[in-house]
Amino acid sequence: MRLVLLGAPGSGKGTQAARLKDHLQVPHISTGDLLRAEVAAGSDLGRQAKAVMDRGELVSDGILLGMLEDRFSRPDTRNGFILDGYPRNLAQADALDGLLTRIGQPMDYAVQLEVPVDLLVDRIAGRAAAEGRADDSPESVRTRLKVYDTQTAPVIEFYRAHGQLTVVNGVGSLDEVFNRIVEAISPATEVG
Ligand code: B4P
Repeated sequence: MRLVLLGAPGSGKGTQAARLKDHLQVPHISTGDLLRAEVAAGSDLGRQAKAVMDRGELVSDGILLGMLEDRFSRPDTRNGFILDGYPRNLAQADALDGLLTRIGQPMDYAVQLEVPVDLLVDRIAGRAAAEGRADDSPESVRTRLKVYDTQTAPVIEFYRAHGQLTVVNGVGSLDEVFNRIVEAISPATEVG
């Protein structure tokens, strides 16, 4: 199963991907987590990315594609993957399409988690209080939501045009949202 989760910051992509990975037995690839690991390791890439992430802007497409090619070269992705946080603009959507075509692993589903903006803001405020993530500050969240509207929302139309989009209501308990996603992807789950 090859799946990409789409949705605004706070829509539950990372949260649901962590659960889906156990259910589908495929790795969860989060570009946010990959970048945060580089920051934590203090690598050159991490140093470049940190300021951009803290402001809530997008790290450069070139850095992201290199990181993703590297991750897809690992053997655990051969049986599929759950991608979370990528693509975030149309250039990344095109690059991913090209990469997956090259490695013969076309996407099965793009699942969009739909959540109203006031709830997104509440959820991120909750995480800011619990975890203190640098990019969950109110200014950064405003930027992230704006970046989502201008750059990432068109990616949804990209997957709709490719016939791969399925829209899921992201409002409800973690179990409710999880069950909706599983139902939405069930024809492909049966194939494995
Ligand atoms: P990400 O790590 O992808 O951060 P995110 O969009 O906020 O989503 P996340 O998955 O973490 O949160 P979730 O909705 O699950 O990106 C961080 C930064 O990295 C970006 O701003 C950018 O700078 C950089 N970056 C990453 N990918 C990039 C790319 N491709 N190109 C360029 N730059 C890139 O959860 C949020 C909160 O909601 C959690 O506290 C969770 O517990 C809660 N929640 C989730 N579901 C809920 C539910 N059903 N009910 C109640 N609360 C819920």
